[in-house]
Amino acid sequence: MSREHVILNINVLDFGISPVAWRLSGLPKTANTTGDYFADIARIAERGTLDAYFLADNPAIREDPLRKPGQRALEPTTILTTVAAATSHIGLIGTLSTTFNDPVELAERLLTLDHLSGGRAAWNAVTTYNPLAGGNFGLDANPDRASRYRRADEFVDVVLALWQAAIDGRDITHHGEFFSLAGRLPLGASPQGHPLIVQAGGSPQGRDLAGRTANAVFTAEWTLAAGLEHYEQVKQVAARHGRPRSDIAILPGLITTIGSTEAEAAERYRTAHELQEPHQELTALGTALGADLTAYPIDAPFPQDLLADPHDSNTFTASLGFRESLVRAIRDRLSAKGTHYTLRDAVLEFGLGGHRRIIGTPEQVADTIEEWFRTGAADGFNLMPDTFPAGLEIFVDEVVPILRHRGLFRHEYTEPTLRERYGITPARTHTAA
Ligand SMILES: Cc1cc2nc3c(=O)[nH]c(=O)nc-3n(C[C@H](O)[C@H](O)[C@@H](O)COP(=O)(O)O)c2cc1C
Repeated sequence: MSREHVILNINVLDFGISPVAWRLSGLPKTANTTGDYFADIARIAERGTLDAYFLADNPAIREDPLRKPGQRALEPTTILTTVAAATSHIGLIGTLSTTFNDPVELAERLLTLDHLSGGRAAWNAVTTYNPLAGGNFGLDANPDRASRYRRADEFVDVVLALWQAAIDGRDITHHGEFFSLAGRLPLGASPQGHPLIVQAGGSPQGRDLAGRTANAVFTAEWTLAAGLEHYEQVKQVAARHGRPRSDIAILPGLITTIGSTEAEAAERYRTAHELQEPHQELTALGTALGADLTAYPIDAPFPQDLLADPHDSNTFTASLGFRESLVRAIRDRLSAKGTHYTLRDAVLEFGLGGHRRIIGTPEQVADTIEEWFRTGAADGFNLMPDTFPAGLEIFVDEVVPILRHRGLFRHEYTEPTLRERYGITPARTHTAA
């Protein structure tokens, strides 16, 4: 633990991570197509002095079998302009693909958001795993992982060079494998210099990109052991690139179902689970592991062959980061329970993906946050409540006071920009020759 306070971002998955979140919210299915919906959530998050508001992307227009009612309909950076106008402190992190965007356009769009928000913007760079996305961009399939990350490396470098050029007031020229450009953006430095870089994607290539360029990493870690190992790994990549360890924050996702008592939390979870389509979690776990789970008997011992490495990690379409997190967690269960651990047990526990999940009391949530922070497995978390707005309100009203009481979290905002709040080195300012 090198920082005083834990970093807490809120990952606004529209109505929540639960597949039936919109039904539990009691709101119309279309509530998440209004700016007010996202602004109200941001005001709750700001009441809890959370660090940043995080939005994922999904650049695929065709029918996605995993789509759930009430899933994201609006484009992330546009939502963030509404959130910026409705708030004054909270950071604004938008996910945008390096595979399906252009670096000049993206650099300008995010630097604009950074100006409009007074220095609160960040870009979560991903290479996109949804296999349907490529079809929207004239491709038969998404490029393989190695090509996507080669493009991502160059893409992030170009964006950073354009942002640095905006500070320096100088033109740049770039001729690379994927991009060619000359000139500079029509904007100068923002109040924090330029937006921060966030990265999500836990393959070896993803961790390298993060260690080299990112100020924060959104990771998927179920077990504390894996969290500790990957935390150190990414910090060491950063150090190899001559970067201070504190310039990159490791933020695993944390899925929460909170109740005043353990029984209440369990009941809350059960209610949600009973509303789900029976195969929703089976399909999701299968996609994450890269297998068709409907072919396996649900109450038989968990099939060990599902945990073997993919035949070709370069063409494995889902996220390797998510897969590794799940494989490690399921292996732990198998060594504890042996053949008593069934596929149904795994689907129930891991059907929402590779993120750590807590169903429990505010104290239990705070305990996990404290343990991971103090042992050096996390600098903070990307919070993923089961439902919005209720799951966020419980966190802000019940968990945040405990963290404050333990000296782990701020009582009020003191830094105006996201860069300062995260404790990141100031952007390089040009010193005239
Ligand atoms: C925690 C986490 C969050 C991610 N969020 C997104 C996202 O919002 N949009 C997206 O297209 N891909 C997302 N990804 C997937 C990866 O960034 C990347 O797109 C994928 O192709 C490669 O992931 P990998 O490096 O884990 O194999 C996420 C991955 C992880 C581990």
